Amino acid sequence: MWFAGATDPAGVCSPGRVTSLPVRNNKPFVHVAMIAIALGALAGIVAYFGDWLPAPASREAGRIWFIFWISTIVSIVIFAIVIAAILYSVVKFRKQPDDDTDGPPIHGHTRLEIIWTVIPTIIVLLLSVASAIVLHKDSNAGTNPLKVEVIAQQYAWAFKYPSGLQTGVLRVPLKRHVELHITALDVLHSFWVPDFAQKQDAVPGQTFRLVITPTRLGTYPVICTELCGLGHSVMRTAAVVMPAAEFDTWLADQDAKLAGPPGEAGKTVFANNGCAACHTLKAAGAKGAVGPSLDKLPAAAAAAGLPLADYIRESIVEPNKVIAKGYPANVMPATFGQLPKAQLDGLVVYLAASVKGGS
Ligand code: HEC
Ligand SMILES: [Cu+2]
Repeated sequence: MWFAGATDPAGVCSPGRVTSLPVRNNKPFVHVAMIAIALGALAGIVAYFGDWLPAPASREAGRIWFIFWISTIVSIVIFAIVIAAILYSVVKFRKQPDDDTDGPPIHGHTRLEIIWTVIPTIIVLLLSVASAIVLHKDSNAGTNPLKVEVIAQQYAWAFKYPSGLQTGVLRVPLKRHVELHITALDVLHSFWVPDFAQKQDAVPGQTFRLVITPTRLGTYPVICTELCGLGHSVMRTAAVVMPAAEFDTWLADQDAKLAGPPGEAGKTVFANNGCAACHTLKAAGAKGAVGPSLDKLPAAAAAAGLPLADYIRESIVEPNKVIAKGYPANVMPATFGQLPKAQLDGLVVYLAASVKGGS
């Protein structure tokens, strides 16, 4: 075996010449490979069993997961090789106590440089091509998507269906393309359902498209992921994936109710827009306590010197014009000003009738 500093025993080279590489067998590679496999396995276990992200609940999310896993696997392989080489070198080539010499001055290794340029180039190209294909597929809404308008406003989400129905909870049918048209009315917001994996900014004055094809029934959180003001952390609602037939029945039922007499329609509007979460209203069995009890509206209207119906309408469309005493401003969402006129009218009629002790 040839060692660093060994002279050439057969005298082939000039005496005293130092051989180029310290060890001339495959042992270091075997050792590094063994450490790398151990590290890779460890990182793989952590990556696979760690509860990092919710399992995909849409076709689009499934494709994004595919890219996510490719990148993770590539990262684990690189991590394992680099750390294995470092660990091996730290132990094997540790400086001896009395060794004050410098390492051999090596520079330039064309083959190595080609390898470390070509391999990353191939990895990056593969990742970008795969990502481009996924992006393209994920923006395909097919021929008959359900179109839903998504309206973001401090600090609430509103969803509008083609019939004009507006709700505070996003309901979508299983396995049908849903094309969201996302916009904002005040500042930047961002629409995010972790289980659907995609995020889309909501920008005032612009409308962005996002396609979701749900593959799993359930209720998932809708989160604003763009810091949009004091109430940002509470700007949440739910996305409900329903069986397609059940969804159709629900939509038809809502539309029928909205087409009914204003009082009946208003009841549906009240239920659909999350008012009960913040307000008490006996007629609706609502027990929310974030905002004032709506059963006391006649007194509030009298205090404001407005007819009841006008006061109710103003409170809903411009919630910050008159702030109910003892309650915070900017908590009642302003999104209800976006309600189609018929739904707003119905809501006002319903509330006025309910609190007068009428219906
Ligand atoms: C996130 C909680 C929240 C939701 C959801 C909400 N409100 Fe409010 N609402 C408030 C708060 C807080 C106030 C008091 C501050 C103010 O006057 O703006 C208020 C005030 C009001 C008032 C005026 C009450 C008074 O006594 O002056 C009316 C009317 C009202 N809300 C109706 C509604 C209706 C209808 C809905 C559903 C479409 C709704 N609110 C949804 C929080 C909420
Ligand atoms: Cu927001």
